[in-house]
Amino acid sequence: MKIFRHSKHAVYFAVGLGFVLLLLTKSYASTGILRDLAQQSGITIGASVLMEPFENDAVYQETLAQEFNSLTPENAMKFSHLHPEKETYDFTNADKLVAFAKEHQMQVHGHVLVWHRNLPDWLTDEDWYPNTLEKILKWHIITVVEHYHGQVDSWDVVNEAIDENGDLRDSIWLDGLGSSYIEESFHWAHRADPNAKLFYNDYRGAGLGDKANAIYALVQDLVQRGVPIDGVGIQMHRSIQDPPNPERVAANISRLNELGLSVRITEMDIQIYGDEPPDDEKLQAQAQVYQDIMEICLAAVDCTGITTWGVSDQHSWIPYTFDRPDAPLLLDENYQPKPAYHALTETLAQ
Ligand code: 9MR
Repeated sequence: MKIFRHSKHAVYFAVGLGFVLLLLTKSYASTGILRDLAQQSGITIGASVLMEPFENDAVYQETLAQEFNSLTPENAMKFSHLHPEKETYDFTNADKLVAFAKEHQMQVHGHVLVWHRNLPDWLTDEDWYPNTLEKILKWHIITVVEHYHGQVDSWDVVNEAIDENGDLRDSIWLDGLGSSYIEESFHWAHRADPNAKLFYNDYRGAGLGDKANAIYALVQDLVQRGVPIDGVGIQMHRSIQDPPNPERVAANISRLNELGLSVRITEMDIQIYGDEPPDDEKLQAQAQVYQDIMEICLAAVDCTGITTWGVSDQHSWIPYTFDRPDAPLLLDENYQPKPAYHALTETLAQ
């Protein structure tokens, strides 16, 4: 049986069908509901962004702009990326992300000015006199924050300065400059862009444990001494086997808010381990953790929003870091919404 009278009709049909399929996959892969609902609730829903998929995968960019109203460069603003040689800065990649955010009306959370990791060899290979090291850090911060003056809404100024025992972490900065490097870093960043919101960011400090107490003591001291700090970033790299305790997280956010500090959930991912593909029960448990944290954030006096550490399960740092599969984010490897995504949209819609 001949369906098409002319071969050109078959071509029209094929092109039309292709177009309809494209529209269907597009709208299914990325609905934009999450971003709209977050916007209406006055919070940010963000994702960390990796350069490789950002530059090579059109769906990645599209999903990022449709589902999120904030982005955090996952690596592109780290010291070794921005300042690879002593006299050389390279803003190329980070500039692309900032321009993308502007084009799509997204906030930018800058990550990170001071960290003990991702330092370039030129910095770590030499023993610096303290005043030279101080100049290096000071001018790194001022150069980067001035470069993004008015374009980066908030910064992780100091990241992970407290170790597992609640002590100040051994690092090139603590060893060379003493504990004052923390407050000085906030002063330098504030000087370079007085309107940018400045955060202390750390992991394993969500509830009321020893580390959370050490973070609280550190930022309380900064606030009391007039250091220009605006908030605390709670990373939230957790798992369904070891979820954060909602009451303790709420209590911790509340005491930080009482100091006059904002809180943002900066790097959320909830590991479910192993199984490929993960079963429904695990996906539901994961959804519950995301929902709990969203409910806490919405109920808090000042929780600015949640950023997931990656756009989709295809891009999470966990599988390649721990060399095993996992699915810790809101969208699956094909950018399809998971139960965690729906849990967030339902919570926001209420
Ligand atoms: O996800 C990031 C990964 O791609 C990098 O290789 C790694 C080292 O720079 O950093 C990861 O992100 C970390 C973030 O910068 C700070 N908090 C912990 C994150 C996960 O390790």
